[in-house]
Formats: sequence, structure tokens, C-alpha cells
Amino acid sequence: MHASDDKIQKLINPIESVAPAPGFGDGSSVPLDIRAQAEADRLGFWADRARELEWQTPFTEVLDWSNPPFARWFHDGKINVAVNCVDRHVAAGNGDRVAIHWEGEPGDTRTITYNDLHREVQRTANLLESFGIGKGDVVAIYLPMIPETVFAMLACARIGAVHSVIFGGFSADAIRSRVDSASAKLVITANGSVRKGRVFPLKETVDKALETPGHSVEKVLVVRRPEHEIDMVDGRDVWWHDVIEGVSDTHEAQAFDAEHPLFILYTSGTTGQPKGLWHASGGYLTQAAYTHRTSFDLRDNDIYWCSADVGWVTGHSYTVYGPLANGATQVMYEGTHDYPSLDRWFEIIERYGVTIFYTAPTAIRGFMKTGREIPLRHNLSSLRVLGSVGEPINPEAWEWFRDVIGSGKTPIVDTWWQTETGAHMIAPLVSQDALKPGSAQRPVPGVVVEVVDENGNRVDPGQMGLLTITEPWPSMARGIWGDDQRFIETYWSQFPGRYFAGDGAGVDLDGDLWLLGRVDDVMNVSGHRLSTAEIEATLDEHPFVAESAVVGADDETTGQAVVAFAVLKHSQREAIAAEDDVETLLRKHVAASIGAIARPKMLFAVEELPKTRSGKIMRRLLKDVSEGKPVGDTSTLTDAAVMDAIAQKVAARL
Ligand code: 6R9
Repeated sequence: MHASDDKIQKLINPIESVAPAPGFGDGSSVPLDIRAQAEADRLGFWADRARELEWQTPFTEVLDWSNPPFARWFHDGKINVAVNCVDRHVAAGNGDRVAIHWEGEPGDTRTITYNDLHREVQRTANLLESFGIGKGDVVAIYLPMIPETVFAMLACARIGAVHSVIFGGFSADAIRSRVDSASAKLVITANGSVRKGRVFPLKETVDKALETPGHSVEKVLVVRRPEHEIDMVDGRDVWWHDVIEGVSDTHEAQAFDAEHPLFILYTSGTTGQPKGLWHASGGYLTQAAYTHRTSFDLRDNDIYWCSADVGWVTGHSYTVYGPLANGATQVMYEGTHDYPSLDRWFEIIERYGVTIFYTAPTAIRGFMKTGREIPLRHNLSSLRVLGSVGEPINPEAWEWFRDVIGSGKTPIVDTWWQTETGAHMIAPLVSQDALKPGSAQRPVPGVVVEVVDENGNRVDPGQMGLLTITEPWPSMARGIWGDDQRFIETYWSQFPGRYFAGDGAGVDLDGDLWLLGRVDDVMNVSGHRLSTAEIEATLDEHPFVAESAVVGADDETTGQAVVAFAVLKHSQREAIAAEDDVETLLRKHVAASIGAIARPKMLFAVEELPKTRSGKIMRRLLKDVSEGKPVGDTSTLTDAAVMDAIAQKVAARL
């Protein structure tokens, strides 16, 4: 793959790194030679990580890779994931430790210790068993960010049932297709979720999903959350608080094979139906726990908070399984960052003394847009480590995150991974690495990646290419539920014997990795390959720009043309108003900093960008309107009106 000359420049003259804060490594449990250990004996290294968990039957074989790409890790061992996340900490005398400081959107709170969690998970496990749910049965969970969601997931794990969490903002159709594709027997939901002071009707949505017969659901278990009346279907629906009454809070856990399925999680592909990736118990928990500890340099007195919803993989691995396996104390918050005011997240950080905060670039850029005054109203000095996930983080957002939220001192750990990988794959070691704003830097110790060209040959330092993973890893998805062939075709056919992530990446002269976004986001303009992420980062550097999205729209002359969308900073209103043509100014800025080839053919200043509920920018929709096509399916957007406004603006100019 040929990188643009400018990109090569950046990879050849990498941004200067930021040394770890003095003394940062003191007290870290991450060994200084951890990379050397992993390189010397990779499988032995993973076996040691797995042995940090509690196994009912120890494994004797680390990896069975005799039938690639279907890996089996620690397969002759037996383990109970819930016991590892709960009972083990109680048995070690840490039952009084707070597992979850939960805060509801209206401001109600619950403090859940490991002892409490132990009782609740056992009770819930008994309840599910009383419904006839057992090993291998699939349970769909469509719940808000409330403690019962964690109880339900861990109860499934405890009895060997397979959970399939459906994000609480998805539609009835999305629920139905997920229920059908895995033949879920039970749906756990709530009478509603609380969103910006209003009730989002979860139960009604489930009713609608199950309206037409022919589904596998026998029971619907309903948590009561907001004040909101719902209809209950006789013989099918039961209230959680009614049926849990009197259920025993002791439950003997059985151990399951390490390869027993733990959960299914659907993720959208570039085309077609969502894919239900499934993860196995032992390997998944091993890597979730290890990376949660190592990437964030987790320490005993940390108060950890991951702002992701459990409906996404980040919530699975870094709100539920990783932190709880590590016996951490964490914050769990039900609502949005801007209700009742834009101070909400910062109030929470201040109130609980959060030390590790893990969030997404889209949230950071949102805060940049509303201005530093809001976070600076709060004492955020407890923060020690900040994490980023979900999208490439542009150097400007990285620096703002550190300077404003992190009081100029916290390291930022950029973590690259996917639903498919289960846990972090590329991330710096914050306790010992010098950091580079905008780079995810190195594979996690134990993980082996290679950036290759289209023929699968490793690219030289200073070049861009495609990100592949060359060796199996413990938390890799074991397949697409019910569709092994699609798993092989989607991830393992492009480069036989390797996993192809679908992301582009560059390697700089220090060997550090720069994630460039999905390769479908790579544009080809007059034969020059340009990364949407690179142009976006350039726009984001401009003082007027809060956030931007760039697409390659089909163009008769140049193959593709760069079309850019920029959200302008409110705080710069006056300066912007003084310019007579801010759009031309920004186009020139791109040309000046990357080169004329990257100058957007069109640039639109817009109020907001279209985003999925997990915060990913839907570039595909922007591409369609830029090509004069009608706006496609907007059902996964947080706010469909955003896209309509953009479409009108673009149509007026085409
Ligand atoms: C964890 C998660 C996976 C896709 C992935 C990539 C993008 C995630 C990133 C990142 C650059 C990072 N992505 N983390 N890109 N830097 N630190 O987000 O999983 O929802 O499956 O998305 O997200 O493009 O391929 P998932």
C-alpha cells in the first residue's frame, strides 16, 4: 500500500513522545520486563495470566490451534467466570470492599459491596434456574445501566447460560433478530430506562419485538426502574421484585469448560446483518482481567470508571468482567453526560474521587466543543490515568484530555481493540512507556500484530498498511454464532492464517502504531491514498473546529473526492463571525497542512455529526448524501434529525 507523502512524513518524523510522569512507575504491579517475558515464552506468559484466575480444574494445554481459525485456549481446564468475579474476592476477605458505586440519572445512588454482589448474583442465579434456564441456554438482556444488569450477566455466567446483551437503545426489530438468531429462551428487561429525565419504553419495545409468533422466548423478566405503567402478558411476563422475593441467596456454582460460551454480542459489519460474535469463558476472562490491570496500571486504592454502556463490548470487558475479576472498586452511571447539565460526569469524578477514567474520543471532542470552563469548575485532581477507546484519537483531543481533564499530568492510554478481539490488543504501558499523543503505540504484551501491504507483506517503518494479527490470543472471538463460514470469510480469508482487523495502520520509525480507522474509510483521490482520519485530525487541530468527519465521495474525475463536515466551536463564535468564509478558510487549512491533494472539494459547517449510539460517526451516511444519494438507514443513529439537516445543506450545494 502506498501511503501519501505527507503521512509518511508524519511516520518518519513521529510526534515527540511525552515521558511518563516522574515516579509514575513506583508502586506499579506491572513488571518492567513484561514485554521481554511475553516475547521469551508467549504461551507460557498467557498460561501465567490464566493462572491468576481461580480454576476448579487446572488446564494442562494452553492453546489448541489444530483447527484454525477456531482456537481453544486452556480447554481442558474448568472455570466459573462469576466465581472469579465475585466469590473469590469474598473468600479472600474483601467482601466489604465496594464493587460498584452506582448512580442513577435522577441522582439516586446504591453502594454495592462484593458481599452484596455475592448475594445478589446467587439469588439471581437461583431465580434463573427456577425458570428452567441452564447451561447453554441463551438469555437476552435488554436493560439500562442499573445494578440488575450486572447481576443478570453474572448470574448467567454462574449457571453456564449464555447472555446476549442488546443495547437499550435498539429497536424492536433489532431485538427480534437477535432473539431469533440465538433462540433466546428468556428476555430480561425493565419497565423503562431513564434518559434525560424522560422514560424510554424498554418493555413496550420488547412486547413489539415479540408480537409476531414463532419466537423462542418463554419468559420475560421485568425490572422496575422508573415510575412507568406497563402491560404484563399473562403467563409470560414476571416482575423481578415479585419473583426474587424469598429466593435463596446461596447457590452452589458448578465449573464449566474453559471453552464454554460466555456471551454473544452483535456488532454491525460493513454490510448485511449484524454479526453475533461469541466469546468463550476462560480465555476471555484471562485477557479482560490482565489488560484491565496492565493497561490502566490498576492499583489497590483505585476508583475506576468506564463510561461505556454494557450494551457494547467495552461495557462487557471493562465495566463487568475485567474490573470485577480484578476485585476493583468502580463507578457505574445510568445516564448521559449532559443531563441535567454538562457538569454531570465531572461531578461524578469529583464526588467519588475517580482515579482511572476510560471514555471515548467522541465524548472528549464533545467536551472540547462546549469548552474547558465546564470541567475546570470541578476538582478532578484524583484522576491518575485516562483511557480512550472506540475511534482514533486525534493528537489535539489527546492533549486536551490530558491538559484539561487530567490537570496536565495524567498519562492517556489509547486502547485499540474490537468486539471480535474481546479485550485490548494495542495500548501503551502507562506505567513505563513514554507516550505519543495520537498513537496506540505497541501491542499488548502477548499479542503479535503486523502491518502489511495488500499482498500480506510486512510494510517498512514509515509506511501505512493493513492491521493484521498473526498469532491467536486468548480473548479472540470463537466464531460468529451459528455461522462458522462467515467468520472465516470475514476475518481470515484476506490473509490466510492471519486475522484481518479491517483497520488501516501506520508504523513510525520508532515502530509505534498509528491507527487510521477502518480501511473502508481510506480514500483514493487521483490515485493518492488518503486517510479520512488524517484529514480529520488536521481539521480538528484548527482552533475553530470542535469535531469533524471526512468521507471519500465517488467522483468522475478523481475517483474519489474529499468531502468534509466540521462542527465549529461555540467558544469561537466571535472569531468565526469575523471571517467572511469559514468553509474556504478550513479547506485552505487542510491544503496547507497536508497538501493540495487533501484539500476538501467541499466542506460543510454543520451543527452536529451523525453518530451511532456508541458514539461512532456514521461516515457511510455522509458519503451517500455527498454522492447525491438519498439518506440511507438512520435507525442506528442517536438522532436522525441531525442527518436530515445535513442532507438538506448538502443537496442545496450539489
Ligand atoms: C472496542 C470497540 C471496533 C473498531 C475498530 C476500530 C475502532 C476502536 C480504537 C479504534 C482507533 C482506537 N477503534 N478503538 N480505532 N483507535 N483506540 O470500539 O469495539 O465497537 O467492535 O469497534 O473501532 O476501527 O475496528 P467495536
